[in-house]
Amino acid sequence: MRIVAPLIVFASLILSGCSAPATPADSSDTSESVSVRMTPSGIGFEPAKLTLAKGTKVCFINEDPEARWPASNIHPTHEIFPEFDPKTVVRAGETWCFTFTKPGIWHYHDHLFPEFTGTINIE
Ligand SMILES: [Cu+2]
Repeated sequence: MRIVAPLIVFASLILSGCSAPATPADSSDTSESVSVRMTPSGIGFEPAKLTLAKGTKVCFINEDPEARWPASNIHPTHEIFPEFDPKTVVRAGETWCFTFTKPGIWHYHDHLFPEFTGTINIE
């Protein structure tokens, strides 16, 4: 029975490693974070207008059962601020975040539903 004790210690080390809490992916990001909900309402983006400090991360949360696609104006090229574009859809239930490091008044829209618009003013 001498060999059993080290095995138990080894097994408990493995188990305790597995039960360690998961670290959030963006835990090292210390910047301010703001959420914009993408809803199926007639507004589309809630809030649709924001004034934020430079360096603020904006997370677009898709609460719409449809895919959504927040992107810089101008539709359809998004050339005013091309980096402000996930370059693909944000599926239902997913979130896309973008950190605004350029001051300016950034108008945007939903590439799939261009009637939905918003403005982010970075000071
Ligand atoms: Cu567009």
